[in-house]
Amino acid sequence: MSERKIVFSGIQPSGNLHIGNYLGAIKRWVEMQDQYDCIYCIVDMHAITVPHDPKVLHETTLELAALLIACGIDPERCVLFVQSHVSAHAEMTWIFNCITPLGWLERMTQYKEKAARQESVSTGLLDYPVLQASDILLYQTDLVPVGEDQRQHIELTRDIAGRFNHLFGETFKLPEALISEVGARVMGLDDPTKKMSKSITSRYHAIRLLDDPDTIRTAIRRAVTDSGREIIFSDAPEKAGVNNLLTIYQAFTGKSREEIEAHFAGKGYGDLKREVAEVVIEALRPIQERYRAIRAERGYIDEILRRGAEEARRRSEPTLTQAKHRVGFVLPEELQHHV
Ligand code: ATP
Ligand code: LTN
Repeated sequence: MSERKIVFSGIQPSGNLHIGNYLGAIKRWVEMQDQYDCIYCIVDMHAITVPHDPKVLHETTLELAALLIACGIDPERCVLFVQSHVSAHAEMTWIFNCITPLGWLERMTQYKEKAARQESVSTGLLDYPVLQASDILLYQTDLVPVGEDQRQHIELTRDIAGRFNHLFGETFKLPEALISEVGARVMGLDDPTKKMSKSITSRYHAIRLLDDPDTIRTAIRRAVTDSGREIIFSDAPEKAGVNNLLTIYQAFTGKSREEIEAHFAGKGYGDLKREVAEVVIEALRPIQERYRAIRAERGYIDEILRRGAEEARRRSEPTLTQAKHRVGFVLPEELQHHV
């Protein structure tokens, strides 16, 4: 167990989980369970950094736990838990807050984008990446599988770890981001210049994991393409829509670019859209069936999350205690064996 590299990743329970989240994150989390010591976290404390509805958060947290398991996250082979169940994350964040220069946070792209969308910006939104650093560093993580958009936060995590180690002595391992090539960035169907995002709720923007086949067919049929007719992978801005559909097709089928371009040679955009829709529908069908079975079984999710939190507490306690000791806090007697 301890021989394997430690993988940590988190996902917000903001609902509307879409195929970008699946291809960019969850599918890889599932694959990594075989090879690594994986810890996966539903980051509900991150979810309240923007205005939210408590009832919705409650429901989407349970929904996400069930969906992750339906997608193949196996609680027998990894640690799956809810962030707010493990108080070490909040405690660690406070200590990191006190060594993180404000300027580091004000520079974060995600913060600037999200702040621009809010009427009033909370301190929590600015502090979001420090909480994320705590998530990762508490477990002496080696690898953090994330989408391209999170690269900057992982760099910041390394900076915070480096600063703490420099100020107080070697305490935290510096993690590496693991960013996948295919499917790293799925774009919005209605606007292929923007990444597919849970917080964009326009009707034909995303394909959600729980969407029914007709909804999926309609969204893909309406996807923005271009006035040309070439079905090729391309970085050209005008081909962004077609490129996105091909990327989705590639990620779900595992075929090579050459194979896919040969397959669609001479066909029209209508054919492309029909085939992409069917591939997506068939990939989501078994996930949706498992999801419904899990939600129907009372107490199942609660028990998984209880065990996950217990394990996460056990695994984060030594590092948090060490950090407290290093900054000069007096440790309660029962924790002194960690230092
Ligand atoms: P929000 O709109 O609230 O920022 P999001 O859809 O970006 O939400 P997150 O919870 O921020 O989702 O991300 C969960 C995981 O999914 C992260 O690893 C993130 O990088 C990945 N991810 C999110 N959107 C995409 C996308 N369009 N393509 C690929 N990966 C994505
Ligand atoms: N900010 C991430 C979610 C997240 C995360 C983490 C990812 C919170 N804590 C720790 C990796 C490791 C996001 O928006 N995708």
